[in-house]
Amino acid sequence: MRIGTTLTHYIIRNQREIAGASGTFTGLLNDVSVACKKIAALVDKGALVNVLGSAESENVQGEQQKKLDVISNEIMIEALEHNGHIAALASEEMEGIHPMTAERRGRYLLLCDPLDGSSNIDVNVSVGTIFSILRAPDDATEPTEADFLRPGTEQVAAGYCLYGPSAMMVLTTGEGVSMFTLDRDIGEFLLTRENVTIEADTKEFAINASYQRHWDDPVRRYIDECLAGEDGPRGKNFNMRWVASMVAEVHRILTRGGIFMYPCDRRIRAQGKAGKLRLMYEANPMAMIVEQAGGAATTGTQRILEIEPEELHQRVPVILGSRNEVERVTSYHG
Ligand code: AHM
Ligand code: MG
Repeated sequence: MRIGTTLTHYIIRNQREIAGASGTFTGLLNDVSVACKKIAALVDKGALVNVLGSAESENVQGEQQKKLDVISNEIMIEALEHNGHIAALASEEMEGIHPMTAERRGRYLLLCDPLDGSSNIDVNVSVGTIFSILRAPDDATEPTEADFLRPGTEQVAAGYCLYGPSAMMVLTTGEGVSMFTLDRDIGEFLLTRENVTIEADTKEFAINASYQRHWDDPVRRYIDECLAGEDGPRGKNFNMRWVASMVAEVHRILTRGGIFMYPCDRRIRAQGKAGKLRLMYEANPMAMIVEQAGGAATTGTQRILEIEPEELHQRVPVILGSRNEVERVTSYHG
């Protein structure tokens, strides 16, 4: 499609090609983009509108919520609640699902992390919104949590909006990955890149190295080999990045390749968890985007998109990015 096409036009054009499309999906993506534009505007104004800092509350996972976490969650609900495109919403910031009323029940389920990387808000570093779309069950009843517990392979679409120097929407509906940049003058996301592909090889890794002493052997081996540089077994020098915003990390990988790892480690296991990142709001949508761009995403032992979810807020180890590197780390897990 032509560079500069609006996101709305792009979705309408895509939908026309699907027999029986009713416009609901177009409407849903439009709702999400409206929410993202509102969040982008608040992130942009920051301290000027008193949205930085802590909300003095904790989310369901016992994590301190930022004001913008809470506000972004409200913006998502508000954008989606009235238009009849979804049957229910689930969010990293809410314990249970948020079902729509019977009159407003649509054909899709939406899962989101309204503001990922929120520890970066106060220091003015990139954050983002991540979303995943599933089909709602066909019957007319109110969806339950169990309806959301579907493997990532069943996602109809996934995307994120990165709030960086530019605000960018990155989207897949299962036919490749497209990027849109927010033109703030006209308030529209405009297509700036299509058919995004991730190089199979890379010389750049991203991991929080402060947890090194807790790592399992396969992760330790992989990073040691990268750090050994051109004199080591890899025969090349590696660069390292860690933004602590998964959205920014994935965006960098879609732009210039790389591998991102948030593995499980002894510290996380001691907390009774299987990983830090959430399967339904972070790992699945990002895995779909990365795979659609030709990359790979595993837990070290399993393809992320094939995990059968057991609970809404389930956590998983995440290794994603350039295919050959992800396959290498995965093979080290033997
Ligand atoms: P959040 O959803 O609470 O913001 O946590 C997810 C973020 C990811 O964006 C990022 O990769 C990770 O947490 C950073 O964690 P750490 O601070 O341990 O490096
Ligand atoms: Mg998050």
